[in-house]
Amino acid sequence: GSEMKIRGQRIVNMGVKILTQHSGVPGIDTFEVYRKQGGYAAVEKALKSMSPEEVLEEVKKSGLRGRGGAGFPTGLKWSFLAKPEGVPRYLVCNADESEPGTFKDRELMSRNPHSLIEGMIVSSYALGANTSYIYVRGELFYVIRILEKAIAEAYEKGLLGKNILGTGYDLDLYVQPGGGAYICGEETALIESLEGKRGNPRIKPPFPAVSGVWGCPTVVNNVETIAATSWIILNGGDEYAKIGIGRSTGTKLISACGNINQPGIYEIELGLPVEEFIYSDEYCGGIAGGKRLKAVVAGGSSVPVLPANLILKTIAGEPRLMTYESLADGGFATGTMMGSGGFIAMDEDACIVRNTWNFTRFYHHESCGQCSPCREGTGWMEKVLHRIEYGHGKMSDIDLLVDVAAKIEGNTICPLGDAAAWPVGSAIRHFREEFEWHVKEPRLSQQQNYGLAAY
Ligand code: L3W
Ligand code: SF4
Repeated sequence: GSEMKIRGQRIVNMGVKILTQHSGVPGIDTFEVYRKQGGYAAVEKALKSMSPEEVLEEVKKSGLRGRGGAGFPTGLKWSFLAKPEGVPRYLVCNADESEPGTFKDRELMSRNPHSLIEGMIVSSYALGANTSYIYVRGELFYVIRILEKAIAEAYEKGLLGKNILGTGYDLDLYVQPGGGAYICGEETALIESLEGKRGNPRIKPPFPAVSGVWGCPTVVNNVETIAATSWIILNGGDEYAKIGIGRSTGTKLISACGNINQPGIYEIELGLPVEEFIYSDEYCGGIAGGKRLKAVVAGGSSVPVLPANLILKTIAGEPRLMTYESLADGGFATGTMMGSGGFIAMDEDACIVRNTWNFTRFYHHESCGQCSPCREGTGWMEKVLHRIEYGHGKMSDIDLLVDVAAKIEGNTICPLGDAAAWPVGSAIRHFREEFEWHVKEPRLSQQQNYGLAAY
């Protein structure tokens, strides 16, 4: 990434638009308008003038990292794809977006479906896949319809199917409606579900890169990751790597919600200071009602919650930046994670106990039940948080929660267990007095949240 954009403490946002470059263009969801705006040029370039290896090389150079949550380098993941003789390979787009606070992929797909299809073609070509899938969250009927219409147009115009643009490359692209559970977004559960089974995560290794859909080598990438590849092919990996800072290259879609003046989806250049993101009129526009910021969950619900002072500045006093590294600075003691880019801001009146209970209720409901620490632990945590929140908690409950969370973490098949443990552990780490206050002053905490009637 380019360090040149740092002026003093402030990193100037250059206003780079990659994923939202067509934002506001009327009719951009149609093939005709998308093509007129320069769409499918990356397919032409890749299929007509580049080898699959050259496409992979550009993606590697770009430094693009997985935008679904883990931030794993995309080029590296692609290079792990096994290529046994005579065995088909698959690309699967993970469009099962259901992380709380995360609502970027559905907007990208419904507003600009061809940008995902174009990315799917370029990426499938690089991987040598002739069949690819977009696994879409089942509840998003309207998105599924929009994608199917756009795919039909692409077939009609010779961009999908046999012998694409006369290059000899074949690709069939299918939309698969999801199974209706958050866990189906975990890559191995997604694969199970795609195969028609219950979406239970598989133990890794083997990674999907070796054994994925129908036991064949498979790459699973998030919508935003795949959509970014067209720009990278057209402009070159080096150009992409100039955007952002250090190992956090390019742009990221951030879905911002909670107690802010301007909730919405923003394409930010990685490296933007968190403070600027929250308070500048270009982005969140500050905290609603002129209140003070209390806490932020920066990456969907599956990452540690941070109090205002620690989300704005690292423990060393450096401004916290929207990068994978800066958000994680300090580890889990004083940092958090970029995750999916679901940015949830809470003002001074928000109740951390109630919010933590709400998150935990979600994970308990969504646990697939295969591992006891996750199945039982999420239920216990929900129960204990419920009694603290509703005024029946004991002081020892707080350490009990810490203990249960610690015993889930690292002891489960898939990351849902960790994702359930981290919000609880971090809420108590940073807001223990608030939990204690709920135990000591049940009537007052009830009054704050519901009025005394509910007590
Ligand atoms: C081959 C190796 N492949 C790793 C691949 C692996 C996977 C990717 C990252 O996501 C995140 C969590 C939350 N050979 C490999 C290899 N890979 N080593 O690289 O893997 P991993 O295990 O780090 O993470 P993950 O399971 O892909 C977990 C976030 O996801 N999350 C939920 C997000 C939900 C949404 C949504 O609803 N839109 O994003 C919850 O946990 O941040 O960090 O492909 O196969 N040696
Ligand atoms: Fe299922 Fe939870 Fe185990 Fe994941 S951690 S496999 S969701 S029980």
